[in-house]
Amino acid sequence: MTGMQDMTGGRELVMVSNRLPVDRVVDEAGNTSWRTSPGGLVTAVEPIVQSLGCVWVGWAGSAGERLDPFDIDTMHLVPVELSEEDIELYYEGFSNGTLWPLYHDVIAQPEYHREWWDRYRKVNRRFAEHVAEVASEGAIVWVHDYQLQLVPAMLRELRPDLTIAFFLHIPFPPSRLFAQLPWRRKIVEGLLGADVIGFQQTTDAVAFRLTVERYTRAPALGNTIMIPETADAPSRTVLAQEFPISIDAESFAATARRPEIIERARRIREDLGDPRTVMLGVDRLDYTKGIRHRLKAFDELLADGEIDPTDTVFVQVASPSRERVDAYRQLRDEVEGTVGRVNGAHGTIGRAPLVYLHRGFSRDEMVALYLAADVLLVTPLRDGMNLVAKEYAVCRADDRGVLVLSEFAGAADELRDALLVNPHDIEGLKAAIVRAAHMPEEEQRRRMRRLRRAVYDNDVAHWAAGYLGAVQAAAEAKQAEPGGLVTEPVQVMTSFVPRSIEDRVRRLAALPSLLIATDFDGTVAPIVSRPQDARILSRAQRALDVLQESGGVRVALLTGRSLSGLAETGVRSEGWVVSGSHGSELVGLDAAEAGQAPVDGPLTDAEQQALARVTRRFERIFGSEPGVRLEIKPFGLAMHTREVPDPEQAEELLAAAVVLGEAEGMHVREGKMVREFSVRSSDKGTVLQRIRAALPAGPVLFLGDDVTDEDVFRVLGPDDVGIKVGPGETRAGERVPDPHTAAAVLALLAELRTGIVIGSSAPS
Ligand code: ADQ
Repeated sequence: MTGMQDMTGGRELVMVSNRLPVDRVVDEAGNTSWRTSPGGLVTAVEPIVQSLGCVWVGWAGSAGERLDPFDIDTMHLVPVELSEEDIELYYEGFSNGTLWPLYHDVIAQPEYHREWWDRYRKVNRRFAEHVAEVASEGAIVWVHDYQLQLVPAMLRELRPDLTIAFFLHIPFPPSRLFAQLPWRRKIVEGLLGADVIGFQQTTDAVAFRLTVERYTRAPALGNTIMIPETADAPSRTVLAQEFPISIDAESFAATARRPEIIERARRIREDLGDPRTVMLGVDRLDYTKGIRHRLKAFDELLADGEIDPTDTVFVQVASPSRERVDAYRQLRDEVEGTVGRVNGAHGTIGRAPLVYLHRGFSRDEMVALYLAADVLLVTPLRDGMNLVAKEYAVCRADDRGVLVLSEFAGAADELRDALLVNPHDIEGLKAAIVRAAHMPEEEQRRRMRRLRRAVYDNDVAHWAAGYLGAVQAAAEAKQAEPGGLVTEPVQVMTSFVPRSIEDRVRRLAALPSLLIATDFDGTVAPIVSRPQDARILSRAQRALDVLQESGGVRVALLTGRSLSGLAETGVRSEGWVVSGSHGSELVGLDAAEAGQAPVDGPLTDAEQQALARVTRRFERIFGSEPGVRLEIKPFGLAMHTREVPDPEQAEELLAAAVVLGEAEGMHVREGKMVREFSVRSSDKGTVLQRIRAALPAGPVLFLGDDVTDEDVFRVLGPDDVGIKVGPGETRAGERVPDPHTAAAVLALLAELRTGIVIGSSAPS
């Protein structure tokens, strides 16, 4: 991998994970050496480490052993000692008996034991202390995964000079499940010690930000969490965002091209008896991977006669995992029992329909297996990402093979051209397996090409650039402020446009006429505490400008702000259609168009009087409340409580205002920390329909973040694309996490339509 050298800006990189990325091998003569160990974490970060070099702190794999630091290739390995009891309580107990099942949708019942938690804390502290000792001044420390969630805060306390990044390789649970954890607040606080927290999927990052707001009250502005000042620490920000992990696509593809690997794949098929169909499963033997469901489906297909055991072989590779944890021992017994039963019932002499391999293989052998497989079954009940699916896709440069993929794997977000299945639905799973086994070559080719493209588009270099880019930005911000005070949210270099949106945007880009409409605050302009300080992201401004200039596109801005309030932000809207005050104001249509879209006339006398009376009453009742801001608008007024110090009081004030407004016969509209009162009932949905009627027919792309934008999502048709920005319930079909990603969507559309590339640091 090239171009990685600059990713840390010359700072030392310190990796921290439960296990060091190596296994000890003892040869026949009793000599010890180390080799890199299989597993998702290593596969993903190995190429980064190889090109950057690093210090790596972690456990070497055997209990009670004290080892001196040692070097392998570009890595300086620093072993952390774990006793037999540590392994039992911290690793097998809290990590794998509590957190793992809880974070994987409670597929197995999590257990909560105070003794486990105590040891988890102690071991996390030991890791933090080791890192604090070895990290050089100003280093970047990258902490991995659920076993070490307390390390970021512990480390920050010990070494405030470090830039701390955390990456969660497994899902983050929805708030209502996380709530079960007796030590939930401590875990959240532990993680918030980091400057950047990376997740696999948007849903994970959103769940985490909601959990943070719930347990710490630190607000999230888009993907940036604002940690308020305390007695001993200044305010700072934490970036919590998805960075879907990937693989070194080209290195897998290169292995798959080697003639001896292709020959090995041929031999594997031959050894299996040259069946018509080879199916493959590759997993750690873990109950989250859905192996039981998969075997059940295969067994039933054999029993139903839908799969012929004389021409189909299913190879299940299951690497040994956590063998001392009860649930894993039980799973192994069950799987091995099923394999025996299925082969007993359906096998013949010299031919077993199920081949079960319970061990690790070299990378070469894995790739040969991928090449030998007509169908790969990746059907976890829940999985952070699943790299096996990505590896298969890039190895199949011959455009053959079918990927059956669970919708509950993070990879399903990107690999839309797989046969997606719900693994709990055994009938659906069976249907997908049969369909895969009989998929015409042309369809295989089409799907496999797109799958490969998806992995290459976000391969590990892209992932690392996004993640380490954000970490480096945090490190630079820290350096700029020696006291550590960071008040501006960190700008992320790469915002990921979700795959489903990319597909829809691609389709829109090709159409002759298009209306691109967007809300302003919280959508293309990050929320700030004083409305007059809000600014459109330069990338969004530039993308909208480029789109407006490209033929057939009209840009419309639909905001709740009054037009004069919008002007304060300096947004350049020449040539755009702009609607203010939730549709009550409308400018930018030419005379002929405006004829098709009549705007409301000026206020009648009665309306003016009503408005004046309400305004007086609001000023009298709420005008002197600290933090309350009343904004007078052409057709009504808005009450903002963003600066009210106590959130509960803010809620009460808003509720009181609504009662008063309704009593005065005003139309009330709810927004985030704002209530709008208007003498006219207009909404953004109605105004969008008006604008639409005035322009040539064509689909609409609309982006919005607030409750009032739901009025627009409600009136969109099947050919339109609605994108909700940020968390919260919505009727929109798509979602992006924050304004930066919204800007990335607009930039993508601009690029597809005009070929002009608008980077994330677009000049304004
Ligand atoms: P894992 O649960 O380990 O990782 P996965 O993403 O599938 O799952 O990674 C497995 C890796 O191990 C692949 O690179 C695969 O080739 C390799 N592997 C598996 N079995 C093997 C065997 N028998 N011999 C040799 N190699 C084998 C966790 C999360 C995932 C997340 C990764 C990375 O659970 O959801 O994708 O981390 O973040």
